[in-house]
Amino acid sequence: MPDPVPTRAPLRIDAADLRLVRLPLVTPFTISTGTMTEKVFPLLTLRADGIDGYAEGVMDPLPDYLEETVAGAMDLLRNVLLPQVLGRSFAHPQELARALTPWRANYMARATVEMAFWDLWAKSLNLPLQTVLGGAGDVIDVGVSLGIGPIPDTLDRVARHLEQGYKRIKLKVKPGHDLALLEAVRRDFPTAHLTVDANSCYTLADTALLQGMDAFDLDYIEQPLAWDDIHDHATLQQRLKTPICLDECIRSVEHARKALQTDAARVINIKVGRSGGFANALRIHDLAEAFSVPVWCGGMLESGIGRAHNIHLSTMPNFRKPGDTSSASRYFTRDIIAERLETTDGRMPVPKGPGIGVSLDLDYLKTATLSQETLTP
Ligand code: OSB
Ligand code: MG
Repeated sequence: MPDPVPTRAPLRIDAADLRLVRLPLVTPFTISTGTMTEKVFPLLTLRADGIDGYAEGVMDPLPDYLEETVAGAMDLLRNVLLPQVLGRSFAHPQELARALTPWRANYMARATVEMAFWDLWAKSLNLPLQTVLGGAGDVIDVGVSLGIGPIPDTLDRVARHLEQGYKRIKLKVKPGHDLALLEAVRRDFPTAHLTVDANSCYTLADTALLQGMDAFDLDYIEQPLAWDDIHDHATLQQRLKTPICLDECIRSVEHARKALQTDAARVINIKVGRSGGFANALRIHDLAEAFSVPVWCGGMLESGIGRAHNIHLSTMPNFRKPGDTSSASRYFTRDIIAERLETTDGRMPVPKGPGIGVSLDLDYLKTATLSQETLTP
C-alpha cells in the first residue's frame, strides 16, 4: 500500500487568470481530420493562499477531434465554471470535481478547472502531483505520434525517432494512406514497436481493410471508427486479431465501463484533459486495471503545462505502455515554461517540484498570449 496522502484545511479559490495562448508548431501536424500549424489553448491559473495552480485546456479551435471548441470552452470557463468555484473552499480536488458533475459533457473545459486545482492542492501540501495522485517513479516511457506525410519522409522520421530511443512509434493513418505505409515501415523496421491511429476515419464497411492491418504486428489500432461509437468498435474487435485502443470514445468513466464490458477496447488511451480531469482519469485507470486492460497516456500537442500534468498521471501503475508525452522541442521552438521537458532514450523525467513541478516563463508567455482576464468572486 502507498503511504496515505496528507490532508489539509479546505482551500478557498481567491482568483483565476484565464489566458488564451497561441504557440506556433515546429512542423505542421496532420491527422485524418486535418492539419494543425499552431496550438491555441486556454491557460488557466487558479490562486489560493498565495499559491498558483495551472492547467491548459486540450480542446481544438474547431470541433474536429471531439465536439468541444476553444471559443466554447473560453465562454463556459468565463461565465459558468469559474464563477461556480471562485470564492468557494474545497477540502479536496475530488470535491471540486464533484461540484462540476451536474454539467453535461464539456469534459475538456471541466478538466481545465479540475486539473489546475490538483496542481494547487499538491503545491499547498508541498508534494509532487504524482504523490497526491498515487503514482511513483522518476521517469516514464514514451513513444512518438507521427503525423501523416509522404511515405519516404515518414520512413526517415521513424528511423530518427527510433535512434533517439523512443519506445513506440504511432503512425497516423487515413483512407489511402494506410496499408502501403504499414508495408513500407514494417519492411524497414521489422521489430519496431508500432501502432496506428485513425482518429475515427473508418467505418465497419472498411472491415476488410482493417483486417489487412493484422499482418503488421501492431500493438494496437487506435480509434478506427466513429468518435462516439463504442458499439461498432465492439463489433469490429470480434473481427480483428489486433487489439483496439480507444481514444475519442473514452470521455467519461461510463464510456470506459461500456467499452470494457463489451470488449470494445483491449487498450485505453487516457487523456486527462479529455476525461473531465484527474478524478475521472484515475477511475478509468482503475476500472481498466480491473478488466486487465492496460492504459497509456495520450497527448494533445500540449505546452509544458499540460505535458507536465500528463507526465505525473503516467506514473500510475496501470500505465503499462509508452505514452505520447515526447520532448517539448518536437512541438515548439520555445515553451511557455521555464523548465525543459526533454526525453533521453525514450524516457521523460518526472518534474519533481511541488505540484506539476514546472513554472511559467512569464516573458515568453506574454508574447504568446492573445488575451488575458482576471476573475474574482
Ligand atoms: O489522437 O492522439 C490523438 C494530437 C492531436 C489530436 C489528437 C491526437 C493527437 C496525437 C498527438 O496523436 C499526441 C501528442 O504528440 O501530443
Ligand atoms: Mg488518438
